[in-house]
Order: sequence, then structure tokens, then C-alpha cells
Amino acid sequence: MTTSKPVLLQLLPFPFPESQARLIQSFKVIELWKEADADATIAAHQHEIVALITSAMTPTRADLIDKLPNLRAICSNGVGYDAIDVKYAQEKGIQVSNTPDVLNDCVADLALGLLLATARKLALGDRYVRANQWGTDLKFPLGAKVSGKKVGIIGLGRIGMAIAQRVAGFDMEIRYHNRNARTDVGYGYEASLVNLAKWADFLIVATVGGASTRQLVNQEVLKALGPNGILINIARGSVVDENAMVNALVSGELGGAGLDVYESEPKVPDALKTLDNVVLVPHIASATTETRKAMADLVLDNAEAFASTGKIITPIPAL
Ligand code: 8YV
Repeated sequence: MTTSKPVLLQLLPFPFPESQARLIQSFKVIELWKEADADATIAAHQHEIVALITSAMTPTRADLIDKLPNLRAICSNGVGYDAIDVKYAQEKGIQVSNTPDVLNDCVADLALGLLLATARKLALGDRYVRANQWGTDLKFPLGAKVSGKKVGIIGLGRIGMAIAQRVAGFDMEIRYHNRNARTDVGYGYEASLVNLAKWADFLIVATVGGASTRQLVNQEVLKALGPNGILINIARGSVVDENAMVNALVSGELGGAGLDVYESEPKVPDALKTLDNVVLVPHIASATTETRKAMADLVLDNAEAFASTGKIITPIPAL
């Protein structure tokens, strides 16, 4: 007897053909990005679809969830779930998974990369050499020392901890801001983000996105970080008041910024592109072959577990 495969709606492709091949072993897959009329495709299959693959880049809001009355599992390719209406889905009995842990190293690596690049002007140096300015009267400006400085981490979760471990290798002092102090770490806790920014030379944003952290890093925090301070953001653009940050960088009230994430990706404020005290990369913290493969594998493990047992394996806790 042949049983038909469950139907899965996939909002974006995996970067590896073998992941795509693995998915079709267990599911009849609707590859939405290939469809000329996405709405019509969803409408045509709405009652069959039981599983969905999404990511931080493909918002999965209540309106989409409502169109899929038999949806039972959402598997997201990424750790952050601010682009998914998780609570709404969970209330409807839909399981939602993400890809925790497998990307901690690469995201933390990029945070340090951005910090070094910004403080030591690596991107500016690269532009300087390529423009044949080396050896001319245009002298290359001095950077800021990184080793031995004071680092404030906003959000000492799994990624924040991986950042702290790396930062410790640079003999830097670490303090952090969370909603609550952790009892299991020895780093100094600052209940006030403004005080943390005042104390720190470098402030690294590693907290979750979404409503609870919206514009946590506001004008006052940026001012407290100050003209020699550097802001690093590998979390979500929404955590920083982007207008205030641009103004502070332009006016010199903030020393520099290394950014992987932005308020309205892929849009980046034009003013930032003109500033030499800023390093900009296009949301690539998890974008290595190894980590993206591990993320794809975990999405597939979740989807397959759902197909065979009805239960995903890395559920987002009930919100
Ligand atoms: C990815 C991310 O950009 O995990 C996250 O929350 O933002 C990143 O790892 C994205 O999810 C890739 O699909």
C-alpha cells in the first residue's frame, strides 16, 4: 500500500541541492518562490498543507497562518523568530521550530570580526589600498585598540555567551544587560542599559528581536556610549533606533558601528554608506557553508520528525 506524502509549503529554497533532495523524500513540496502567483498557489493547496518551512527573511504572520487551516508545523531556518507570529501559531496548536545553537559560533565570530573591522578600520584600509592611496599624502587614520577594553553585551543568551568567550581571549572586561541577572555566570550585570553603555568602550547587541526589545538602544544609550564608543549589532535592526544611530554617527556623538542587521532589510540608510567609521555587511552572521548546512539539517530533522512522529524536535517554548 502506498500512502501519499504530506504536503509542505516551502517559502524559500535551501542553499544546498542535497537538502532540497532530502526534503522531497518525506514531503510533497510546494516551492513557493518558483510560483508566478504565490497567492493563487496557496489558495489552490490551502487545505492540503500541513507543514511550512520559513526563515527570518520570509515573514510568517497570522494572515498566512489563517490561510492554512490544516497547518500543524512551522519549521524555521534560523534561530530568531520575530518574523513569525509564534504565539498565534501555538494558540492554534501549530508547533514551531527554530535552529538554536548550531549557529552560535559563526554569529559570535562575526560579532568579533565586525568589532575588529570597525575599531581597526579594516574596510577603510581595504578601500585605501585598492584606491592606490597608500604612499600618497593622504595618511591612513589611527584606529582604536581592541585588546584590554571594556565590552558590554546586550543579551547574554547562547550567542551572547559565545561572544563573551571570544572577547575574553582579547583580555577584555565583560559586563552585560539582560532583563534579569544570570546566576550562573561571573560577568558583571547592569540593570540599566544606559549605565552599561556609559561604562563600555564597545557595546554588542546580541538580544532577541521583536516587540520586547524594540529600539532598546535609543538616543540616550548611544549618547552614553559616546564619541569613542563602538556599537556592534548582529541581532536585529529593530533593537536599535536606526535614525538616532545614523544621527549620532554623522554628528560624531557615537564613535563607530559595525552592522550585520538593519531596520528594513535589505534597505540600508544611504547616510551610513558615506561614513568611514561604519562597517556594513548584509546579514551574513550565520552565512558560512558549515553553519548554513547545519541549520538546513536541523530544519530537515524537525520536518522529518513531524512527518514520522507528529512532533518536531527543537520547538520554540510556548510564548
Ligand atoms: C539568517 C538569522 O539570516 O538565525 C537567524 O535568526 O537571522 C540568520 O541566521 C536567516 O534566518 C537565514 O535564513
